Amino acid sequence: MKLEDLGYNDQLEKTRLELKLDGFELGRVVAEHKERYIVKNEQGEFEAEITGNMRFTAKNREDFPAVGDWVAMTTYDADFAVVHQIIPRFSTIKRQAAGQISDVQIIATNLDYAFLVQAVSRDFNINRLERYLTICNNANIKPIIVLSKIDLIQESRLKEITEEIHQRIQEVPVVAISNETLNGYEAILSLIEKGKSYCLLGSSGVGKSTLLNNLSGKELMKTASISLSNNKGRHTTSHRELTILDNGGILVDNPGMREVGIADAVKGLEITFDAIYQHAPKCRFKDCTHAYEAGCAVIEAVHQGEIDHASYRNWLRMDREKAHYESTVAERRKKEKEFGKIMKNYKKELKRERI
Ligand SMILES: Nc1nc2c(ncn2[C@@H]2O[C@H](COP(=O)(O)OP(=O)(O)OP(=O)(O)O)[C@@H](O)[C@H]2O)c(=O)[nH]1
Ligand SMILES: [Mg+2]
Ligand SMILES: [Zn+2]
Repeated sequence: MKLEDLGYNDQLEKTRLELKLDGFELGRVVAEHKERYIVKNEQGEFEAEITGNMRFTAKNREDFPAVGDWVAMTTYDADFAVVHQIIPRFSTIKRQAAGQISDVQIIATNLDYAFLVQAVSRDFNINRLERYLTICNNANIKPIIVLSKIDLIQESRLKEITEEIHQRIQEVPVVAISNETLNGYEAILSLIEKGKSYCLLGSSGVGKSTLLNNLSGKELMKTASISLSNNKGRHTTSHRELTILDNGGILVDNPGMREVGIADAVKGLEITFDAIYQHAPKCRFKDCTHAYEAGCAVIEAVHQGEIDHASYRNWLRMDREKAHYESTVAERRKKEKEFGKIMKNYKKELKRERI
């Protein structure tokens, strides 16, 4: 196996040279288990830990390795390594987890594409699809919509769903598959390129791991059926893992997500809801929020049917969520700053007293 087979590319090599990391070995994080990592390279798989220095200087989650990362490391024995540094990521897909505002969770890094998987049987929800699109677009990752379990519905229903998607979402490829009949597998395989990295995103039970197992021809990930009445927080896949397929594509499986918070996804919203932002410059007020203002070109376009009404409502909700996130972060920064000032004054006082 070469590093290129694991997704190594020119951009990463350029960054590595700039950072003068020649003295280290390189590897890609393929799995993570509570601060222990499995790192792979041309020599094999290593169980890895980060250096004490890295741990002590880490400010937040993003300073720790994540699945998909390229790392500079030193190997010991045939299977143990110490990670010194993360090569700067060319893409990071993250979400705002429920609870703590600081809980931004890294899903995976250095990805080229994301498969947004929704089961057409009961999981299908176009608002949620726009949410996933927003986090992908924000991360510079190209989205591909995958409709799964098409064996469970009539062809006419699938046509309806596909039309509904095209109504609101243009320019994103849509593939419909069944992991039972393998319908649509040719289409999905033709989208998977050698050396490119893909992640599987979607709710629990939509068939992400089944798809991965089928594509790899191995039972790599555990799968299970989830009964409707009893699916509270039950996930079959409990960790993220990166797998290389026979055709050279690199896939990262993820546990199903219940909540897909968008955090600070300004760019993601702009790309996903391009139609809305196209009209915004024509609003009467520069600071128009497009929610109620007179002379709002966006609201006008919604009335004219140029912007899909449901899509507009979904955007409003996410835009508010973004604003809430931003104000909470700003509030926290202010508090930290105030605390910093108090500490500084306190130290000054202490010094004075000593003199
Ligand atoms: N009928 C039908 N069942 C499917 C299909 N794909 C998956 N399943 C079933 O759905 C169940 C859940 O599949 P998984 O692959 O474990 O789902 P997952 O998305 O990996 O779920 P998490 O790991 O919990 O996120 C299993 O019982 C699968 O056999 C499909 O295309 N059609
Ligand atoms: Mg799974
Ligand atoms: Zn407006």
